Amino acid sequence: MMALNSIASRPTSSFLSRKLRNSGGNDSVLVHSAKSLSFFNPIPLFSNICFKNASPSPLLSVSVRASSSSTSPSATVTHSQELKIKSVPTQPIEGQKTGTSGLRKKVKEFMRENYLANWIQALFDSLPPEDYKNGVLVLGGDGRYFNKEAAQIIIKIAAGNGVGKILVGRDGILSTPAVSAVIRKREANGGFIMSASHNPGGPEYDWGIKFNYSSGQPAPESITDKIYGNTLSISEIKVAEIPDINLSQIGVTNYGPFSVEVVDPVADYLELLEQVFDFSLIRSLISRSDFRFTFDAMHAVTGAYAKPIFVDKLGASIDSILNGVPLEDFGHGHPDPNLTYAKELVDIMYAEYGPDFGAASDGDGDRNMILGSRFFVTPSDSVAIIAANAEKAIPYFKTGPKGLARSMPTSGALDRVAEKLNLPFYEVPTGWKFFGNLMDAGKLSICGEESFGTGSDHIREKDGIWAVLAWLSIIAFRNKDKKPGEKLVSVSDVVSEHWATYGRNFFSRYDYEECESEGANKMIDYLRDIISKGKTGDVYGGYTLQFADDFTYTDPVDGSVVTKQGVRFVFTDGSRIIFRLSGTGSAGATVRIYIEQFEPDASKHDVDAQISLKPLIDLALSTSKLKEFTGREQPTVIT
Ligand code: VG1
Ligand code: CO
Repeated sequence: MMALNSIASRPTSSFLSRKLRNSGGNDSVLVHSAKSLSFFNPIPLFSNICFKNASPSPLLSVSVRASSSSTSPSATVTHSQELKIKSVPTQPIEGQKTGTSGLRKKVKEFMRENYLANWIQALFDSLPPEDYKNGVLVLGGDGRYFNKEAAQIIIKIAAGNGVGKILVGRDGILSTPAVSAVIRKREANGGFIMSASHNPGGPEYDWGIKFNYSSGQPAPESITDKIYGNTLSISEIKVAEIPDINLSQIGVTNYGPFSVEVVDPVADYLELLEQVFDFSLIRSLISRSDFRFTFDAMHAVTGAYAKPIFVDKLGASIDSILNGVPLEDFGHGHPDPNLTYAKELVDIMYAEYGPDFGAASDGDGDRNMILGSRFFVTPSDSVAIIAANAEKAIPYFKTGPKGLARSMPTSGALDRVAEKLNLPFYEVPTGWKFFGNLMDAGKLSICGEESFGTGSDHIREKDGIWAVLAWLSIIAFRNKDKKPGEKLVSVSDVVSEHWATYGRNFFSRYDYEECESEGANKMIDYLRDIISKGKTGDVYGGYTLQFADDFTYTDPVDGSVVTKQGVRFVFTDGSRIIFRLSGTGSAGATVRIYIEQFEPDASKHDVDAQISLKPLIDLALSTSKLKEFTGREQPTVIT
């Protein structure tokens, strides 16, 4: 585990670090009068049950002015009454420990009495008061089932704990990268993201909450460990007695010292992307009649961004956007942009005369999948190719990237680019939170994970639309002098050329979703036992072991250490097999096996990855005794 650093003593992880607002103090009244434990039972209607005693405030003044970020008028509504704060007794709830990215559970669990409220209060209990009192927090999510009710709960507890202002995306919508962008632009103290990301949504499925701090980065384990500790001892929740806020209208609502501003979910984020990329270059590609573009928003949050960005700004046709309306259950889909769950897009891209470029994003808009005509770009190759081409094609990187990084299981394709460009390079554990310190320290510009996550230091989250725009920039740059009718440089041409220059790292991931936890844990224990006895020179099938370990990471910026981040076998030819348990599932255990082999010989680059990796895949299955431990014959998803 990472050392439990004092939050206040770590400048790069300090939630504080930004200036405090409204520093005149909070004259809220704490009223210890709650009688019921069911204050936060949000079913059937949170506000009816919870706030029947909270009479709507008298309206003092209303002003309407033109909004800079939306076509709808923006209103300011001020209520005069002082903010009454109620203390609601509660009891600890087991199991509120965050995983790779926030707390994820079945939504039914989150809808249990005080479940979400406890976690939010535990979060405030974990932060130094100066990090949020009278400060600004951002709130948004991917539009999934329960987000609207959850937003009201979070707003009331934030107000109850003395937060000065909440900036919330209209209708509670903000993608994960947009939350990061808004935190940074508005110099907020932090923000909440209501999403279980790529996990499915709806009454039977998942809900989740993530907390990012003032640089826009996911909270480090020093904070999430504290939150978990506090969920085990919590006894009261502080709630402001205010009515539900209307989140459908851009504008500001004031309650005494507390205010909520509903903001356009797209404006700040789009403004940033326009600084990063050359939009006219991308527009010149998209508007060509010999280039066809398709984007699948998977009925998830990028549905709110696709039209304003791809259609209105970049000239794509409206019918190039698939599943472009965010839905609470993602249209019964699994909003995970991979070859299995984004099948509709994959079928279109693999059809005869399919489009030239296809992309998809996940539930909360931080993942991306890039496809060419009948061609899939692995995320590990994608980040390497973006890094190799960034300086020329993307204005933000015009002086070259500062450094490159990938998560441990991501293939070594990026390592080769770093070597060739002579750039600092870092290998971190799985999960975006490990990149932020490097970025804050000016050591890292472009990074990625094999799990369809790619991004840069323009924000502190992975960014699906950024990755699509990066790829469009590369393709546009390569084709900018092509006359109509001339053959264009395609996605697959760019990838093949990259392999010819750098060699190809064949890569595949096998996921075994929702296994019995017991068998999966035993399998990892068994593997840990093997590596404890393994030594250099041991022979595994046709491979010779260079080393085997359970990945440990020491953060070069703050010195914090994390252990047990994945069991890896690295062979003398550079091939690797890696085993991890997922930290984002909501039921059972998901086993992930990552397989990689480097091939310098260009004549062998066109072989299907599943064929070229077959011996290593068989070795991974036999070494781990996966079938024996989990009873699984086949993976659920192959990437
Ligand atoms: C998975 C991915 C990891 C990613 C995480 C969050 O975690 O492997 O690379 O950072 O999801 O992505 P795990 O622990 O299940 O392997 V997202 O888009 O779900 O916030
Ligand atoms: Co996501």
